[in-house]
Amino acid sequence: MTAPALNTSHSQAIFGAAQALMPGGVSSPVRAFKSVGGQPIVFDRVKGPYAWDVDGNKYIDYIGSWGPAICGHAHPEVIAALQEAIEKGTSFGAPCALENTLAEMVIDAVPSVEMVRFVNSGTEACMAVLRLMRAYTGRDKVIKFEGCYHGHADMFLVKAGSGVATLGLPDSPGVPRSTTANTLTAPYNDLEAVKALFAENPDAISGVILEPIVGNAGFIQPEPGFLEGLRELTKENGALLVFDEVMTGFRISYGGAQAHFGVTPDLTTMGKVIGGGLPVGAYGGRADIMGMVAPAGPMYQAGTLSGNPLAMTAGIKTLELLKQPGTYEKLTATTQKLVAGIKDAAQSAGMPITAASVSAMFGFFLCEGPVRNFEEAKSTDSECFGKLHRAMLERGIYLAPSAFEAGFTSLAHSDADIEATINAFRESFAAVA
Ligand code: KE4
Repeated sequence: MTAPALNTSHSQAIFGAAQALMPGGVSSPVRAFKSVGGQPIVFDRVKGPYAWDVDGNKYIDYIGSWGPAICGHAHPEVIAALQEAIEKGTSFGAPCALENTLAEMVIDAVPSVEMVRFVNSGTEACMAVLRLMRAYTGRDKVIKFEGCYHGHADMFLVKAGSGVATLGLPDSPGVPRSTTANTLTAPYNDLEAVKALFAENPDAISGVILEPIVGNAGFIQPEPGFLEGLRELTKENGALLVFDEVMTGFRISYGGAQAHFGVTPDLTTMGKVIGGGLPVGAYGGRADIMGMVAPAGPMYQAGTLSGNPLAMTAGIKTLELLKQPGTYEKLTATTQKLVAGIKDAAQSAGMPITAASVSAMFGFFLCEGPVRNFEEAKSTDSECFGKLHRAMLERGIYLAPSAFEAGFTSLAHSDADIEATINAFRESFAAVA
């Protein structure tokens, strides 16, 4: 069944004008739809699981602002809390009790976190945590995994995922070799490769940082024993284990992926959900390590808007909503139903697919699978994904505009939304097969 042509004339006009104003017409590369073709749609407003574009078209949204909208966009309780808070000002640049409240909630929830520092993005959190790894151990090298994305700080732009992978960039110009010389990489799920790096760099590696579930090379889960193996390897080598939970934090469970898998890192980065849609990042972990952070210790890190009352308010209300009994069971059931439908739709169209989910995070590759690392992820049929993405958009479903991203559900996605999405996948797979 062919979808009705989508009228996106206002989006095209606005995005067209944006080209002369902002590089690529966007504030973040992946939004430009470069890898799926066609022009992006320009959002006008969002609510619950839905987005409306400037032409009035309605979409069921599976990006949710790349993770923050886990309770649904513009949740009435979050909006009400912000309306009350904004009357007292938008930023203090001074301590406020709301920081204590959110800090206590994060410390209570996340097993590795005994102390936390708030910043304004996941990139900032990862930049700071790397500096802390080096400050605490006195070692300069760090191990990351191919396809993992830890924000756009220079030292992480090595075989990175997300927009770097999406755009097929050979890492980024402007990053001096001297900056990335200390960044070592290994394939995800390859413990032997990590062992070898430790053997080749004795007493020189500050630690290992990874996404405990990868969402930036498409959706890739740790194989049994991988996280536990990294925990042992880092301990044996006097190095730190760092989970980048900017995407998985409070999404995989209320305690993040670390609580879900039962593996406790030394440090954790967070973002997205803990800001409830406002700019927030955070890093935290063992108190003896965090005690190095200025002004308690000598490691410097700062930020004008860090801990601002609006972001703290949105984060507090969001975590209060997520802490309700049954939250993650509901998110898991919703997402499992969606993924089962996606698989069935692809198989009915004779399309190879491997798909999975954990709690409110999911993904699929258009290939046989299994996909255990970024190299295997690249065997996905990106061209077909582009056609599928457009076909789904025309049917009112908004998926990440990249084969190397994950999908996100929320508490607001209803059974009817999931059914409608599965029907759209059925029609779209049939149309592109
Ligand atoms: P931000 O600086 O974008 O807040 O966070 C960087 C970051 C760090 N760590 C992980 C695991 C992340 O997923 C991210 C950001 N995620 C991407 C989505 N793949 C943000 C979307 C974008 O870049 O526009």
